[in-house]
Amino acid sequence: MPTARAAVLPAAREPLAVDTLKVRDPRDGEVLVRIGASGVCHSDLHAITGDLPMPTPCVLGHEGAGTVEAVGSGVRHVAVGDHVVLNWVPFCGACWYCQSGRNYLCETGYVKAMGAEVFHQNGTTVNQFAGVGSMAEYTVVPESACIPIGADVPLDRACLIGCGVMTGVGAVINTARVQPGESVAIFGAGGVGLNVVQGAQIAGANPIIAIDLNERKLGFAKQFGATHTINAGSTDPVSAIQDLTTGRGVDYAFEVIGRADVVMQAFMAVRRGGRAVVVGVPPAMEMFSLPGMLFPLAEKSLIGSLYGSSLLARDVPRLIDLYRAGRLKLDELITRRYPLTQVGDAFAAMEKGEVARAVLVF
Ligand code: PAD
Ligand code: ZN
Repeated sequence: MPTARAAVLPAAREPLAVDTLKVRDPRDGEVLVRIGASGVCHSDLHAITGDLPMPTPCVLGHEGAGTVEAVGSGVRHVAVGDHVVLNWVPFCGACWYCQSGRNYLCETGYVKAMGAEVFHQNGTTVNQFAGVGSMAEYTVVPESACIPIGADVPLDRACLIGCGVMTGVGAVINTARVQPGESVAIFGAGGVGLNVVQGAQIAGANPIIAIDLNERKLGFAKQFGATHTINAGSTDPVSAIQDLTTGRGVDYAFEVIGRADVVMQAFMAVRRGGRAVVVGVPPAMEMFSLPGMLFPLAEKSLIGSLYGSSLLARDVPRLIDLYRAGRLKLDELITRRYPLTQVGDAFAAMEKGEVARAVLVF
C-alpha cells in the first residue's frame, strides 16, 4: 500500500494542507495511477470557496494525467506502464445514458467512484474531488476513468485534456456543433474559455469574439484564435457583439465563468434563434432570471454543457492527434508550473488572473 503526498481540502473555506495519505490497493476494475501532472481548474476553486459542494475532507484535482502503476482484477483496457489521461466522469457502461451513447451523463459510475474510499489519514477516509483526486502523487480510479495515450505527449500537457481542453473544445464541437462560418462569442477567457476559443477556431467559426475583464486573458484569447476581443469592464459586451454582427447577435454564445449576470449577457448576445451555452458552473442554489418572452418569440434557447458532451474514449485520442499535428494548443495554455508544496500559490495565481492555466507537476 503506497503513501501519497496530496493537496487536501479539510472543509470548504478552510486553508489547503499538503498531507501524506495512505492509498489503498486497486480492487476489481480499478487502477492505481502515479500522477505526473494535475492542472488547476476553477472547479477545484469552487470547492474551496464552497460554491461547489464536495464531501470533505477531500483530495482536490480532477485534471490529471499519469502512469499506470498497478491494476486490479478484471482490468482489460490499460496495463502497467501505460500513460493515461484521467476522466472525471467514470461510466458504468450499462445504464440508460451509457447505452444511449451519452456516457458523459452516467451517474452510476460517478457515484461509485465517489464512494471508493481510496485515501485514508489517521483511520479517516479522505474523499476524492469528482472521484479523481489528482492533486496527489498516487490515486486509484475506475478503469473507465483512464484513457490511454501515447508516451510521446508530456504529462503536463496531456493532463489539460482531462478537463479544460475537453470541456472547452467539446462544448463547441459536441454540444453546440458549431459549423464553419457561424459566429461565436465566449464570455470568460480562462483555462476553459480559451479552449472554447480554440475549439471555435478548429470548427471554422467566424467571427470568434472573446470577452473578459482582464487584458492579459484577452491577449491569450487572440493567441488562441479570437478574431475580436471585448473588455467587459469598459465596454458593454452585448452591444459590442451586436455591432460586430450587423446588429443581429451571434449564432452561439458560451458562458464560461459561472455567473448569472453573464448568462444574461450571453442570452442577450445571441441572435433570434441563437443558442446560449452554459459551461461555467454557478454557485449551488444560484437561480437564473431571463426575459421569458424571448424563448418563444425570438426562439432563443439556453443549454448546458457537461464535460463538452464528450465521449472520452473517442475524443481524447482525437485531441492528442490534433496536438501532435500542431493544430491544438497545449503548451501555450501552461503559464506556470508548480510543485505540490506550492499548491496554494497556484490557486492564488488563478484567482488573481495571472495564468491561462497553472499546472502542478509531480
Ligand atoms: P478561470 O478562473 O481560469 O477563468 C474564468 C475567467 O472569467 C477569467 O479569465 C476571468 O477574468 C473571467 N471573468 C470573471 N468574471 C467575468 C465577467 N463578469 N465578465 C467577463 N469575464 C469574467 O476558470 P476556468 O476557465 O478554469 O473555469 C471556468 C468555469 O468553467 C468555472 O465555473 C468552472 O467551474 C467551469 C467548468 N465547467 C465544466 C463543465 O463541464 N461544464 C468543466 C470544467 C470547468
Ligand atoms: Zn475542471
